[in-house]
Amino acid sequence: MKKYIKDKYLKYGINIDEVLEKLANITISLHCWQLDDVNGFEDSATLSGGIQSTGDYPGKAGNFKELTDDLTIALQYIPGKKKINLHSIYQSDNLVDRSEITIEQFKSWIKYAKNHDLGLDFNPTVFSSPMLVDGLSLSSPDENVRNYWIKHCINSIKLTEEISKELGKKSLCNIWIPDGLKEVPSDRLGPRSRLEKSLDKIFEYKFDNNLIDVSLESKVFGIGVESYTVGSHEFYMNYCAKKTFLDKQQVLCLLDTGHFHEGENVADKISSLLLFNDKLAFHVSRPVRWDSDHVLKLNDQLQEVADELVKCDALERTYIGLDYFDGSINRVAALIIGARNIQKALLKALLTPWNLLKEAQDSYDHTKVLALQEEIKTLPWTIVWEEYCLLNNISLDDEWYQEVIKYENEVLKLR
Ligand code: RNT
Ligand code: ZN
Repeated sequence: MKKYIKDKYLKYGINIDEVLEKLANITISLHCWQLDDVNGFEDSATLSGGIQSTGDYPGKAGNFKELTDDLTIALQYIPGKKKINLHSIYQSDNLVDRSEITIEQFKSWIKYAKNHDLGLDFNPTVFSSPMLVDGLSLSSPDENVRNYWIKHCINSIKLTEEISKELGKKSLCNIWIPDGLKEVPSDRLGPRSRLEKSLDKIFEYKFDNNLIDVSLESKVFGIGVESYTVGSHEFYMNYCAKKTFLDKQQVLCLLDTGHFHEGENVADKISSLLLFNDKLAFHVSRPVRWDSDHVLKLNDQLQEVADELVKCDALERTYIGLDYFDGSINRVAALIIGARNIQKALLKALLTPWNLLKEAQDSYDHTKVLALQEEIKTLPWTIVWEEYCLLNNISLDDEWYQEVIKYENEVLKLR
């Protein structure tokens, strides 16, 4: 790296070598479901639960082989430490009903992860199922329905522990349920109280915190469930606090950046949560008017989330996973673009002199804050990004695209 660039950052007290090392140590969990529009490998796959992938771009992965082939291509163009985020609908071996899953159904994934030196995260799939009755699962008035999903969630947690043991890497098991109502409810308390009891049953299983973390993902609304979401942000924030502090069983809040009202600033929530929780989890997504799960762009919203994680010194206690699904463009490219963008946002955050900015704020020098914030924007971070890609043997921004299009022409279009 040119001395001139290093010196430019040193002037602000930032050592580029240290930054590059830090960046290389941040793990990003890549969601397998971008590659097949959240279809999964079960026979009768129809996406439900108020989420939608739109578009019919050719080449969607249709089975384990195709999906991992695509993943292998994407991995080549994403620098840094990576994990793969799985859903239970992606069973690779000896398919069973979801409520019965064990590590046996994910043997090929484990082999793949070992071969590529990847960690794995896991999610029970509490949607796209006839057992989601009238849009309800863990909060259903029907005990059989609740029990089915309780069993599925417990088995998912157990299997995440097994995965972590196999790989020697800590895994996250995240639970998201779509439960909610289209119209204003006659009863808001009942479903929430049933969800609380179902979660309590799930957590009767005392998972090993050395092996895994478990998180609960909140939401504001989904398609067809516009008026009420049982697992709201307030519900889970309080539930996680209850489990963690009263019951001494740590359960994490997961913030999906698409799961809040348009005017809400997700980045602003991070510091409050960090003060009262040891760890946090994220699904980084890009909502356009609703939780539309667009591919991540390097926009202000993403930057502010990355900035908060860095300035709160929270990288070591945060799980970062991607969560978007776009079927209207090359799906492999979509995975690469989003993953590179979160890394660019983190790099820019690491290249910002937060100490100087904090000092200025605390000495009431708000003019300096503004001047410095704007000055930083024109520092040559793109040169540092190039250096990072070169150091990691990863194609530069203007190189990978042609390769992916070649793969599209030679492989994806023939499917
Ligand atoms: C849905 C949630 C959830 C899913 C994935 C597939 O709104 O964001 O995380 O997107 O689990
Ligand atoms: Zn999510």
